[in-house]
Amino acid sequence: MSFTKRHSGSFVTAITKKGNRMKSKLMKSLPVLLLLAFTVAGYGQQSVTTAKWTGATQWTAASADLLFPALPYSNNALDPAIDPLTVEIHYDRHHRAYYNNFIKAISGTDMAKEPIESLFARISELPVSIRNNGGGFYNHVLYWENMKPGGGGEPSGKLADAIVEQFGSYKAFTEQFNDAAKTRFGSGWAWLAADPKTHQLFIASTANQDNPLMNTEQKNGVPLLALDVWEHAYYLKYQNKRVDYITAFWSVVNWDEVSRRYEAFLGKN
Ligand code: MN3
Repeated sequence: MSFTKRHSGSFVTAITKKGNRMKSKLMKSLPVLLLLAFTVAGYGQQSVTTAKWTGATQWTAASADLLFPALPYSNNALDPAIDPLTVEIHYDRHHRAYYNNFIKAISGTDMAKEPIESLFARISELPVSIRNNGGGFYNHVLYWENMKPGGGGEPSGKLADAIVEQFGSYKAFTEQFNDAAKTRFGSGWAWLAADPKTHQLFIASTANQDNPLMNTEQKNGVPLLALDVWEHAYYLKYQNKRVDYITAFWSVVNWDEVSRRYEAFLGKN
């Protein structure tokens, strides 16, 4: 009997593994096993609290109304750039935990009514749990969305023009972005962002789960492209070779989504 087919989430997998261990012990007691299996399958179903994500417009919602979005592709969709187990653990454990802890941290406070991006704009005055978990939740949504199977290549349209204007060439842009990703010591992120005051693109590197919207950053801007360089993003496949992960990232970048963010930025600023 298998009750794992309907779910690919690690939470369910973990329960399944536990179930299998119990199965060997309970081999002689089939009715108990069946009851256990149905109970676990039902519980697993309830634990999948994902919702379809409808894009960045959702960020204007009150923080308490934000939902944990479904991955826009399957766990193996980014392979071989990012292996399925890394995607599974990263999305279903790390990302989900940031979301759950963020919702818990704002629950019953005035922050619950405020959009998450406006919390980032005054993050220096808020509890560190909001900074870490709110940032962790938000940053990973951008990260998953700015990748796709069969991605890569180069941007086009207004974004491509802006990149050439700011950095000289697409190649120069990637070199500068790679430097930001490589030289981030410890855990953090590399970003392409746009400055609302000057409309200029810039590359940034942030520590931990910080992002360019946070008022703790020296330079603020609207995030367009996010690259997670925490070890949990690449260690299973690449171990200490962060550079190889960064190189592989370019083969799955979803430039349509990055362009969409840039056009939305231009529309608002
Ligand atoms: Mn991460």
